[in-house]
Amino acid sequence: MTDLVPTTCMRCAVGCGHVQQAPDRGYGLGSVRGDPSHPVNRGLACQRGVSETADPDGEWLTRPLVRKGGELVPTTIESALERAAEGLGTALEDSGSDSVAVLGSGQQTNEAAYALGKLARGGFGTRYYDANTTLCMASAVTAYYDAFGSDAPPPTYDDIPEAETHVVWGANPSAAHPVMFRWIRQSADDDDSELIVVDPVHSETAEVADHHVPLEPGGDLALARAVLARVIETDRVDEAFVDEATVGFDELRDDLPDAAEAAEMAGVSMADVDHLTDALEDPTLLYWGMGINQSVNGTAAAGALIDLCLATGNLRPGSGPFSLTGQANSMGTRVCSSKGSWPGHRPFADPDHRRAVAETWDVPVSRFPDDPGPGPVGIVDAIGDDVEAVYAVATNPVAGMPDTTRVREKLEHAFLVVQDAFRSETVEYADVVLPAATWGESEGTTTNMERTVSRVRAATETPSGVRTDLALIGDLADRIVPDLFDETPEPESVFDEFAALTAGTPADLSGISYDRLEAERAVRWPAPAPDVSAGYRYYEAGDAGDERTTTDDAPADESWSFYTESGRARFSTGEARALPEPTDESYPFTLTTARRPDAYNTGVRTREDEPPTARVSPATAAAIADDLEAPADGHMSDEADEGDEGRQYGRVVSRRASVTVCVETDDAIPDGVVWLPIHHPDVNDLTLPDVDPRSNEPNFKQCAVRLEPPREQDVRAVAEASA
Ligand SMILES: Nc1nc2c(c(=O)[nH]1)N[C@H]1C(S)=C(S)[C@@H](COP(=O)(O)OP(=O)(O)OC[C@H]3O[C@@H](n4cnc5c(=O)[nH]c(N)nc54)[C@H](O)[C@@H]3O)O[C@H]1N2
Ligand SMILES: Nc1nc2c(c(=O)[nH]1)N[C@H]1C(S)=C(S)[C@@H](COP(=O)(O)OP(=O)(O)OC[C@H]3O[C@@H](n4cnc5c(=O)[nH]c(N)nc54)[C@H](O)[C@@H]3O)O[C@H]1N2
Ligand code: SF4
Ligand SMILES: [Mo]
Repeated sequence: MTDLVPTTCMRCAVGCGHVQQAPDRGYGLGSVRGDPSHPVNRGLACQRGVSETADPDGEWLTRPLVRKGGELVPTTIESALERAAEGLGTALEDSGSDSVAVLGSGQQTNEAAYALGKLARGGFGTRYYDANTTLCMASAVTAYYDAFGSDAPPPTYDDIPEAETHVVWGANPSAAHPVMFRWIRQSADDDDSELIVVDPVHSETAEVADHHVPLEPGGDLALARAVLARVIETDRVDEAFVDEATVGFDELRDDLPDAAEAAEMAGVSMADVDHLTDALEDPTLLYWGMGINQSVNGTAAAGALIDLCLATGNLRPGSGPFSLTGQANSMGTRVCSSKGSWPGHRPFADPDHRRAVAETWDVPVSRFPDDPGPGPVGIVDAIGDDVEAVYAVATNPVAGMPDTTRVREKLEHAFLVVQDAFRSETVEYADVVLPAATWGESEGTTTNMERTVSRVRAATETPSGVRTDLALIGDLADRIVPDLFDETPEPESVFDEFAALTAGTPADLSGISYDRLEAERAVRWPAPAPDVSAGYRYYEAGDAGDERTTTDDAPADESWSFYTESGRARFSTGEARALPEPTDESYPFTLTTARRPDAYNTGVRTREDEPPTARVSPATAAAIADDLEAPADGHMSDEADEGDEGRQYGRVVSRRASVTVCVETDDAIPDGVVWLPIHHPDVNDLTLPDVDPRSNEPNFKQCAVRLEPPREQDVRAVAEASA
């Protein structure tokens, strides 16, 4: 029997501790289960986290590949690295720092993310560096900076049992964050506790909620303002907290819309507005996800949710704004990847911080770009203009970015190095493919959504052409910018380097070491000393304890301090923008895209059946009935499952593309909405590249589409594939 190795699940940002075991023979993992001694999950785990860790679908990359005569052919790791270094190096030499773009990911260890940032900013000096985390959490991050002068949610998992109201707004944790959702449900099951879901779709989470508030897609900012207006009208403002700990309330109040008008814009009844208003009076955790962030109004809407917490004094233990981070190490990339800020959330433009980072890296500060860049969509736009070569690590932009036809066209014309564990759609556009080890095969750390750092550990070996992300980044750096790293960067020394860089910053990890993680399993930042780990942020309880049953019922000697200039939290001022692509006569439906419980992101590890299944309401289905078709030879039901009885096919058409889909009728979907999972590589052909100008996050959640009959050849292909 092989050893049980403790590690952390890298599927979602709940960050459950696992124990894993290598198989007796060969590669991969023999078994995986929840780690009873891990402080985050105490042995809990979700079935998908376990099965996708132990035995993912998808085609593993086991050998390096290079493009020869148009084809990707196997080669040695040395010659792949040479070719990659030559392509990236030539661009840098001929055309300067900004000719190379780097795309990172929230699915790397802290060590790899830090090293990639060091190479991109300190080695190449490019402004065209970003990560898929901007497609995901950027709006929440920007809103946290606006409100608190610092990133990351104030609450932790410890607050979940203490809260009485749980508002889940634009998120579906039943599918996306299963173990955390268990805690939320448990807490909401207490007497006097409640779970409220705000979502246009009657999601899996709404299904088990006490109350579902359906709203128009994109109606979030208007609804949040309507609720705030009612909080004020009904005297539920926590005046003492607002006076003592915040700025900007009066300006916001003067600017608020009429509650009834705003509610109507959001498509929500006043009864539902008042339900939310009442519920906020109890200690409330307000969780949100992609339904809020992925919008041209993402920062404004996230800010408006934080405002609701501030106005009602829900900024104490057992309450507060809690964005649900998606990828396992999105939070880590926010702290250490030098993407939007330098390690430890050091402000990007601050000359002192730039100097300190450059000194640690031993590079000239003049090499650093002046600004952090235009975001992933802007980077793709710059290909063929400033950008000649792209290095993509642990991300699949050909499927994950909006308007992917454009992404593919652009990548065709760039020298592309792809570093991935699986054969993704982006691999097909690569000039060089570097096969990376993934979790279960790498050493390092990850940081979950409540700021807890935990070890990721290898339990198994990899084939000889496969290396860890950190090793590959080091290998490339060696050939392009020698001396940036030690000859072979070791995870522990890389961790120590970046932890030291965070000393004295708001995201201080300097008290965390591998030894400490070995002893304690997991440590939450800020952790400025070896015996310190953080709990609720920005808050000091005094001695009166923290027992309370309403937000009025708080200890007298509590206090707050924030990283803003005034030391107080700031109410937001975000203005509402119109949806970038409202429905009209030609495109009468709103396409929304979201997650299913049984698949992950672009589906690289959880391959989809063809074609993707679009869900529509019965009324929408009736309206488009004439445009749908059963497959060529009658139904597929002869061959396929019973559930396929009566399956119909159609084509979802947006201004950018058309995609053949299977259409399913589902009461959960509101009229006029077409729902598609994000897990199929065709889906983002349909979406539009508009972004929130504050956060650069794309408006993935709404665009205008119509349904057309499927093309005959598509129907035939589907029937053949399933035969
Ligand atoms: N099973 C599974 N789990 C995952 C992932 C996965 O792919 N599969 N991915 C991980 C990642 S990277 C992330 S970011 C998280 C994401 O986790 P979530 O944020 O929960 O993700 P989504 O399913 O994209 O969207 C959440 C909800 O937003 C709703 N929504 C759509 N439009 C609107 C709107 O206009 N307003 C409001 N209020 N809601 C709207 C959708 O109906 C959906 O129920 O999940 C993580 N966990
Ligand atoms: N329409 C629509 N589009 C969306 C979204 C949406 O809600 N709607 N959500 C957005 C969100 S929230 C996200 S996070 C993005 C994700 O967008 P992408 O990053 O484009 O998609 P993923 O499928 O997460 O791709 C991750 C890649 O990393 C690889 N990988 C996994 N582990 C490792 C590793 O350890 N090392 C290396 N080198 N590779 C590894 C996987 O094989 C996979 O190819 O999608 C975004 N796109
Ligand atoms: S909840 Fe998330 S971190 Fe926990 S086991 Fe499931 S996928 Fe992994
Ligand atoms: Mo995400």
